[in-house]
Parts: sequence; structure tokens; C-alpha cells
Amino acid sequence: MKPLRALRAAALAAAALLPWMAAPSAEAQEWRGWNIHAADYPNGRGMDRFGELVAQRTNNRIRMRTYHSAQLGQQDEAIQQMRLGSIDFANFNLSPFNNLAPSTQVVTLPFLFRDVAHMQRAIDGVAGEEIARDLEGIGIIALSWFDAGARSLYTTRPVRTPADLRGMKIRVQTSDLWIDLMRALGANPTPLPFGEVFTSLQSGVIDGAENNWPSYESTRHFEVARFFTTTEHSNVPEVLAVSRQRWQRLNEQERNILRDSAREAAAFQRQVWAEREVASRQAVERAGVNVIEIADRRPWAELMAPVYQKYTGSNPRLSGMVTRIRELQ
Ligand code: BDP
Repeated sequence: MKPLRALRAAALAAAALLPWMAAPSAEAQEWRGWNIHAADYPNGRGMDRFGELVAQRTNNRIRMRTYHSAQLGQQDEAIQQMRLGSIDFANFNLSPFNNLAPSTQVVTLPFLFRDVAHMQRAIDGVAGEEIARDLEGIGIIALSWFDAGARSLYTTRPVRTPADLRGMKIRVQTSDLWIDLMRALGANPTPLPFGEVFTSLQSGVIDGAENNWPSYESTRHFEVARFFTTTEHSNVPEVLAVSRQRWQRLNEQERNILRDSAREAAAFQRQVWAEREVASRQAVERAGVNVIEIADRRPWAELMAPVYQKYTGSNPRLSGMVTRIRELQ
């Protein structure tokens, strides 16, 4: 080839490559999001808000579609899909990460937070930073944190004291910590996916479960487990996250848009959450659920000592996190 023609050919080849090279940022992308809850649940609304903000700010270059009501599978499968990059973003409770990302165990620990404000300060600060680091290590980029209120027990027979729980089969999320926690309370822990709890209560496979007011109401578990005991034993928060596979293909400007939008979506979710907690409690009370108020949680909390010992006792990093969280004002 003559030098000039060779040059032209090279230039043409380079020009053909250009659009391809610029593709990750320039071309519209369709992102798939996983949500376990219904679209009108505070978390679904938070995810939809996230998508709207990102679309606006990227001029529709990144379009996010949330598949609500676990259409893309149950939680443990969804986590695997996020790690592999076939789900692009999601909202997860942190407990299903307990066996994968050790720092998530700390915020799952029972009776750790004094109240919601305390939990938010921890997750927006020291605890959140540690957890984000662990999650990144397993392929998940944490962008912001959603509220999930306090989790309490609900059962098919009344439970007033830990002694009443003895031998009862209580559903837990798939996490060793949750199994130990429930065992320490004297119950018989039964790990099950969220979507199987209703029929398992109905058929007597389990005698109860534990969750916050909005989940108890939205899943209609209250129709089959008529006793709600306000143990408020865990305030584990939730994460709004993106798959690392996607994240690595974004430029810095896009990452900033995602970070800001996720934080704004979390502020919105927290506000909607607070309203929904009240509304859900009222709805189930109107439906005749028996609420057993626990005024003194000390007898429950005292049983948790072995759980703290097992999960943080010989681990300076995790016990340090517990101390720093407790010291937060
Ligand atoms: C709900 C969480 C959801 C969990 C569910 C559960 O929002 O992420 O999957 O509890 O108990 O409160 O499985």
C-alpha cells in the first residue's frame, strides 16, 4: 500500500472505532433494577425516584427500570446476579450480606441502636463507610442507605416473654447471625425466602416471623399471624446499590450524578418510610391484630450477650465498630 493510502485506511479504521470507544457514556443504557417489595412500598418509591433523577441528569442516557415485587428473583439470587452484573442496581436489606460482608453483621446486631436517629447517624457515617468497603469487595457499590424501621416478632400464638417463644418455629432471613439470635431467644429458627413466609405461616411450617410494620402489613402476613410483639430487636438498615460491573464503566461525572441522586432518593425514602410505618400499624390494628407491647426490653436484650460474644468478641474490627456506634451521640 502506498504511504498516503495506508494513512487514509488507518484514519478510516480509527474513525470506525471512535463511536464504539465512546459508547459506554454516549449511548443510551437501559439498567435493570431489583426490588423485593411492591412499587408503592417506600423502598420502591425511593428506587423510582433514583431512576427519575438519574434520567433527568444524564439527559436520558441512563434509563433505570425497577422490576418490583421480586420479579427478578428472591433476595439471595438477586445478590448473586448483582455481583455477576446481570442486575444493575437494587435495594437490599443488609442482613442477607451477613455471611458475605462481615461489617454488615454489626448493624444487624440486636438492640444496638437507641433509636432511628442513632441508626441514621451510624449508617451515614462510621458504619456506612466500613460496610461500603466490604460490599465493594464483593462486587456491590453502596450509594445510600434506606430506613427499615425496627423489626419485631409476629406469631400465630401470643408471645409476651422469651419463655413463650421456646420451641416456636420462627422464620429468619438467610444469615447465620439471625439463626444464632433466634436460638438465643429460645426459638427454633427457620431460614426462608421472604416470598415463602405467607404460605409457610398458613400451612403451619412456621409459627411466626419478624419484621417491621410496613412489611407485616404489605405482605398480608398479619392475616395469618395475628399477634405482634413489639420487641424491636433489630434496626438493620438497607442499601441502595449498583453493580460494580456497571460502575466500572461509568465516568466520574456519571458517578457523581448517581451518588447525588441516590442520596436524594434515600432522603425521600426515609420521609415516606416514617409516614408508612404509622399508616401500616394503624391498618393492621384496624384489622384486629393483637399488639403485645413490650415495655421493658431488658430481659430480651440480656439473652443477646452470647450473640455479641460470638460475632464481635474475637474480632477487633467489628467490636471496634460496636464501640464507635455506641459512643455516637
Ligand atoms: C424487609 C426488607 C426486605 C427483606 C425482608 C425479609 O425490606 O429487604 O427481604 O424484610 O425479611 O423488611 O426478608
